[in-house]
Amino acid sequence: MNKKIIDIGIVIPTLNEGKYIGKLLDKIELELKQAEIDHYTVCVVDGGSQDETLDVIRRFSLKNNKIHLLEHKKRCKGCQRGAASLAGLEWLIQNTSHQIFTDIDADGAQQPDEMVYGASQISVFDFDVAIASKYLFNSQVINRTPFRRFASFFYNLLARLLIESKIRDYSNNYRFYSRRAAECVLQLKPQYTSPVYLLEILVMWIANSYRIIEFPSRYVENTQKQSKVIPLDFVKGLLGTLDIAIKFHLGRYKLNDSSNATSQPISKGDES
Ligand SMILES: Nc1nc2c(ncn2[C@@H]2O[C@H](COP(=O)(O)OP(=O)(O)OP(=O)(O)O)[C@@H](O)[C@H]2O)c(=O)[nH]1
Ligand SMILES: [Mg+2]
Repeated sequence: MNKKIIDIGIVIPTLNEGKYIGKLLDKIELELKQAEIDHYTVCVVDGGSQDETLDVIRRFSLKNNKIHLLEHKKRCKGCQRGAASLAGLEWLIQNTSHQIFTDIDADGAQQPDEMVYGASQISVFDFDVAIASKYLFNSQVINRTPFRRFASFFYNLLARLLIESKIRDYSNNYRFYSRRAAECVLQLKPQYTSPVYLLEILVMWIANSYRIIEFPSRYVENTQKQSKVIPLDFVKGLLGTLDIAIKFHLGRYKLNDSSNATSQPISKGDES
């Protein structure tokens, strides 16, 4: 695998993650250094943290000019991680020439040691999108409450029934995608700012037949912190899924020119 051609822009949405963001930034720096990847940018998008999050990010960005802080105050109740992720992606597209993008949570649930593998699916194997999947045969989901497991199972089942049955994990934001796929998102302008944004952008890629792969991933729920997701977000998720599925079938997510795109989703390690 040629790691040197990995060139990645990483978005991290944060809201009161002072206890965890430093650890994550350390792990990302170490991981990329070990892989000899020097061309990267981390854009941390903060939604108005009241704890020490901003101080920690500023400290890291003074030491490492590849770490950038974007302050993007949340505008409404509930988890606005979609709005934050989109703002980070827009910033990276406008201010860097990276060819691969990803989005990782600040709370340590997703593993930076999967980053080089995920990015190589784009740079070496030419996929447009590689999903770090919680739901393949070799995936691991640890410490998730039965309620969250059920909600995620139900949400993914609904999306598979309504949209595309080959995708296993519609809800993990830990995905790697090409600049072309990122530009598709910006061109189609996602409407959702809550976590259902993650479904909406994946549906944009499906609608335009982008090459999508899933690989098994390890998801370790952080049980020490309070989730930013509130009951209203589950309702928004359900209604949003229905709305997005209707728009998908009406062809609303099609780009005018998707002539370069090919093939159906493929799942790696999916033996079930
Ligand atoms: N900027 C911004 N970041 C947010 C907002 N809500 C959540 N986040 C960040 O988005 C990421 C995901 O939020 P979590 O609360 O962990 O939500 P989750 O992972 O879907 O749910 P859990 O399983 O409860 O952890 C974390 O890094 C949060 O700090 C928001 O409104 N604005
Ligand atoms: Mg989380």
